[in-house]
Amino acid sequence: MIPMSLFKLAILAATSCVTALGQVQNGSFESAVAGGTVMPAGWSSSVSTGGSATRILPYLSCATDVGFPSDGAKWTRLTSSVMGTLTAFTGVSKIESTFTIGAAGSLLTLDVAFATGENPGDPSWNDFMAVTVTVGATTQTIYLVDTTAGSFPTTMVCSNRPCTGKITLSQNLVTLFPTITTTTPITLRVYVGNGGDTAVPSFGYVDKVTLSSSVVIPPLSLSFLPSGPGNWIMKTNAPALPGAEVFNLVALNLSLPTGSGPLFGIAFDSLVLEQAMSPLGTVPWHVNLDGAGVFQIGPFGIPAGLSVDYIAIAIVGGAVSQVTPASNITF
Ligand SMILES: [Ca+2]
Repeated sequence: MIPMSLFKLAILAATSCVTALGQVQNGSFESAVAGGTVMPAGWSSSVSTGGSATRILPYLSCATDVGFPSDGAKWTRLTSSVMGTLTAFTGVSKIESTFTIGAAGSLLTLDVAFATGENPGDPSWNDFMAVTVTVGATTQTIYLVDTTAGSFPTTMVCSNRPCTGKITLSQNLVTLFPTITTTTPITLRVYVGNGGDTAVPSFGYVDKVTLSSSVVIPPLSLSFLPSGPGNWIMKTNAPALPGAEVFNLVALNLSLPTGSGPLFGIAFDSLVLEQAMSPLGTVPWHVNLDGAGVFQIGPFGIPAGLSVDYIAIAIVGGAVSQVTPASNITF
């Protein structure tokens, strides 16, 4: 394997402030054409019989409705123009988007509302709306409302139908899928389906699909732990990134204030150059984390009074996955 060069690291450092590792694209649907049936970039829609099963609102006289748009001026409406199955969500009107968690956070939130064209409580024509999140072969349903069992305390004005009102769904994806990392593809799907027959459509609204900054994924860390007089243990820890390639970079030239250096906050000095150019397997500068996401070495002696700046960079799939904040320690 060719080690990542210092040049590459410098480029990554220079661009890191604008690199969005995890984003929901166009989660507010503002870039789509109002009244149109084409989803914005980052989203796709499908329905087995075509037509206008998915439309960007506002449209005609429907400019606002039951709290929508909840962000900006536009939102998405799904129509149950086809039959769907309540348990498998097949054959239904659907929109979906695939993204990763990361810089944007891991807390997924979105606003939805469902209005049924059938009679609430009646099991005969059980139209429904569902929201699922899929990682690999695993799908979790984070919202499901159907005509028979759902609560419809208000009215969707634009369709004059019993409606749930605006509901904000909130789901921490790290809690839902404990093994995901910042490079794991995550697919969000929203479904609206007809049950029994397709004589009367039902409607679902979606807006403000976001990943918040309340990241709870255990972050990459690099620590120097005291272990007896003059001795230290060096430990890199990233439980979410088992086996990841890591650079542990230590600068003797200090950046003042700490974090102001050019390479993710630390200085380019001769020691950093040596560390960054070292091949994978050069302990302790360029190593792989173990199966628990840990690299540890020591204890070893470090001269008292020595002060260094340090960072760790985790590489997954050839790209920077996580970087620690630049820190300083005086041993
Ligand atoms: Ca919007």
